[in-house]
Amino acid sequence: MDEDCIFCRIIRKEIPAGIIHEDEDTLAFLDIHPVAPIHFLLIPKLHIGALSEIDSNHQQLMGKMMCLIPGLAAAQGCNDGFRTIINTGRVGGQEVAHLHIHIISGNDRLPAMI
Ligand code: DGP
Repeated sequence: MDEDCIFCRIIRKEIPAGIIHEDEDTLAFLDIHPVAPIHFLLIPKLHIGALSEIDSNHQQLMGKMMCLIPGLAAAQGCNDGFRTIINTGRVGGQEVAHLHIHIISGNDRLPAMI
């Protein structure tokens, strides 16, 4: 846990969030600035600053998070697919320094990014 990290504070319930899933290792909650009708974040409870800090010790945790995504996406109404984004570091556009996976979907096809 990081005292000042905003996502650690959400995990500790010090800041309210629209939590849609919680287990001993992970938390998923609605993004405060959604870019599409469905936009939520999946985070590890372990404070990992970014994907660039991941190593083999995190294999089980990262696998668990990946395996959670389809069910969470379906429960949120992602019937025709969704986009997953992990921004990493300044160049990657990461604003919150706690590893998070964006899961984004909408009524229509999302615009291509690249
Ligand atoms: P990124 O650029 O990948 O670091 O995206 C961070 C996301 O986190 C951004 O889409 C907005 C979201 N966010 C930031 N602060 C809060 C918060 O306090 N609550 C919630 N629910 N989301 C937040």
